[in-house]
Amino acid sequence: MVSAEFANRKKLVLFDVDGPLTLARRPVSPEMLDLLTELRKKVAIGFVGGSDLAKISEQLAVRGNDVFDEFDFAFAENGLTAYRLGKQLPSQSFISFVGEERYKKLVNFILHYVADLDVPIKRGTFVEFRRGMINVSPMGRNASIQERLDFEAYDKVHRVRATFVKVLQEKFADYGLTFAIGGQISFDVFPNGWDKTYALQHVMGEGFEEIHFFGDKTHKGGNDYEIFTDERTIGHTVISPEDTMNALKEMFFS
Ligand code: M1P
Repeated sequence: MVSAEFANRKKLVLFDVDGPLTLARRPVSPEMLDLLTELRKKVAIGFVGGSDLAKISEQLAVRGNDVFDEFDFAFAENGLTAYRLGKQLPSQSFISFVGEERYKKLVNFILHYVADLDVPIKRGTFVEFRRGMINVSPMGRNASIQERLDFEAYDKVHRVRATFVKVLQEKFADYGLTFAIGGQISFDVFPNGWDKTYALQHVMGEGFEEIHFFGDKTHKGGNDYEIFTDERTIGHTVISPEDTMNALKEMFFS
């Protein structure tokens, strides 16, 4: 039985943010927002992003209101920050899982490793501490759009992030952590199981008939892989916002 609030919208459609809804770190287009508004009349909708809520809001809350006006479910940091119909849901934290002492060892190692890395350019904020994860960027998060694109291309050839992740996986094998490369310049580090499937626990009690998920990094090792292959969801791989819009039109409006 579907919760009363969703009695007329018995399906849920969840979206990853960067890629399926917007270009990486860019604002959502008016066309996408208009389509989501129409879609929301038929189904419940939500996003499941790896970024923190402030960054996702910059991308999605572009009509002057906040994300809770546009989405029924808002899941930032893989659902470690979670809202249902604008109301925050209880959650856990990365630091309480890892513990201060173990975290210090991890972050010290990461900062030493970054200091020794020779990448074409470096900017600031190499480790971003979030509620449900840390985000590690070999070039630093304070990069311009062009600098991001340049690093992404460089990393495709030199595999800086993949090598870094392998070292961390070996060195901190007993920490129970997952290292996921999801975006252009960084990777996320979070406790095993705190991938995007973490968000599903917040919606399972609603009784939806179907839960769809749209992601772009749905291959093994990508940060959408687990939720995309989870048996509780129907997964869709898309490569751009335009691709998502076409798929939605075909699925729900034809
Ligand atoms: O949503 C995908 C990723 O987006 C950002 O990655 P990057 O800055 O490398 O493009 C980050 O917010 C990351 O946490 C997130 O998984």
